Amino acid sequence: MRLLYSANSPFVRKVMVVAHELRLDHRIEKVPTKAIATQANPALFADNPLGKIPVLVLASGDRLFDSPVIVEYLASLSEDGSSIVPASGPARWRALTEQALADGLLDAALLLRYEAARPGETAWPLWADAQREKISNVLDRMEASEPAFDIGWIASGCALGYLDFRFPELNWRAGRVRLAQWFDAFASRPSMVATQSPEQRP
Ligand SMILES: N[C@@H](CCC(=O)N[C@@H](CS)C(=O)NCC(=O)O)C(=O)O
Repeated sequence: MRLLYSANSPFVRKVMVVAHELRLDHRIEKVPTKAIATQANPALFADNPLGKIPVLVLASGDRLFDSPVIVEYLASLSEDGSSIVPASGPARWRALTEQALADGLLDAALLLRYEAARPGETAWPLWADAQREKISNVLDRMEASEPAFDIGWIASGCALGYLDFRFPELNWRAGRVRLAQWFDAFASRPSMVATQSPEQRP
């Protein structure tokens, strides 16, 4: 399998953490790929009309996206897959909803980054504030939730790692002691250490 990849993408990281946890990482060839919303990449568009990564290219030639679909596919390849994506019942819907929340936090964070790149005269502070509010709401929900080891919390861990990487000024740990303690332990897992962006490593 080939994964259209960037070491800085938190969605790619989530997929790679799952691959490591399921011991599938050695079956994935990482293909460095540029995905920038304002710069069309025709090769990437041919693989994913949305021009986004990650994309998993299978031996059959099929292209899988987006990251939740790739996660489900990887889980289907492993006997331990249901430990990460519960197969049925309330645990499944809870884990998938938590993944959607963490991914939504990342969508808001990426919008914030694009907003910050606008020329000054076109800045829209109201829009940036709205994204910050969404991020803060999701963080509060994470703080109040009971951690488990599943895709919901893997996605949450990757989202928190991204905030540390790109938005240290948001200081997400303030007032969220439980979440901060959970993340410190989670970030030391080999799968998280192996997938940290080289730009973020100390
Ligand atoms: N919902 C997608 C989001 C993927 C995404 O936004 N990827 C970013 C990189 S972190 C991207 O490719 N951005 C390029 C663009 O928005 O055109 C997923 O879960 O895979």
